[in-house]
Amino acid sequence: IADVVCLGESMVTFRPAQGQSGGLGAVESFDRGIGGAESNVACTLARAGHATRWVSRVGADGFGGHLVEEIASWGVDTSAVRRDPDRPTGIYFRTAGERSTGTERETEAAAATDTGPESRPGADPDDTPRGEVAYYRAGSAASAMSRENTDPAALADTRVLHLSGITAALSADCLALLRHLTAPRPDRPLVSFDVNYRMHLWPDAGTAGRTLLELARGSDLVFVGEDEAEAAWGVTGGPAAVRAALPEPRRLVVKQGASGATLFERPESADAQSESTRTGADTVTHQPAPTVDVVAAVGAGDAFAAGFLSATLRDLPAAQRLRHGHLMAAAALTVPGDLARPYDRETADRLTALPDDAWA
Ligand code: KDG
Repeated sequence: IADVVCLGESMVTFRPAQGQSGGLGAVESFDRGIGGAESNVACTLARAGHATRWVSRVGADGFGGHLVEEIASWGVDTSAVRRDPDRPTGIYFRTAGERSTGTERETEAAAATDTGPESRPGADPDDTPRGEVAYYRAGSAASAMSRENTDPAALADTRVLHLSGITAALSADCLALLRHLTAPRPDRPLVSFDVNYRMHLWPDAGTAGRTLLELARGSDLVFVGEDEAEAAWGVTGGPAAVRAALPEPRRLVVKQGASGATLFERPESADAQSESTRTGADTVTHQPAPTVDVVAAVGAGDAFAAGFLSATLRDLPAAQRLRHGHLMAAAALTVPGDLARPYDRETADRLTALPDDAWA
């Protein structure tokens, strides 16, 4: 049995080669990498010593082969990934964006929630600290994932199933698959859901908000950025307001950028629908994020989820789970690509046990 199974689309990614700057129109050469929110979580967890499987579809092209090989090289089981002879592997291009210049807290806030420039209402993706993003993924192999072509055993044989809102936006079949996986069923693994609102993938904000809320409601553990909750659901007023809008999941992590993250956790026995739950049966834990010199925000939210899940699998206390999330995110924030080698377990345990004043 796996510790964590992650389902979702991964893409070959291109970011400006060293010395190249400006928008996509100005960049002449790119470095190749890999990306994909859910496989980022899988890779980080595998490196952190957990038995991890990635379930997806890629094209029968060179990019598909490269993705599978790279993700497997992190120690992830890729045996349930299918090659689609009729559809290509998705790719995307991303500029680095600005490094923090006096607005470090803002940059970090954008980074830690990792919602992408496209999720900031009114923001021009060409003019944010996150840089410019161009997806080439419509009609990709992964967008053809469905209940029919996805191995149910590969998704069931795990302690945790990690999903994200990106998949819901890829196609009607992908959405049906997520609806099925987040529906109540006997023997369901713990379903972890990162809202990951990517505005450009959705037909309109209303559809996105409704669908993401429905899927989050069906999940056991939800990750959402404070800014994301505002963009997707119009919720303002901080973590407690987000919890009030989303009381169903037993655990809810609200990521607050540079100021940290808050976990709401209901005891296992409490009934999600009961009035007592809605009026405060939660244990609430906040942990600040350590300050880091941000190189690139991409992948930080995925790393946070991986750190939190790793500590959850190890039954660590709430504050430690949040700190493990922050620590993995800090590693991802300080590299240009999606994925950073995570801290080894001993170092992570030592750092997350620091006294409050030394931690952040
Ligand atoms: O979380 C990082 C992702 O945004 C990136 O790797 C690409 O999965 C991706 C997406 O769909 O935005």
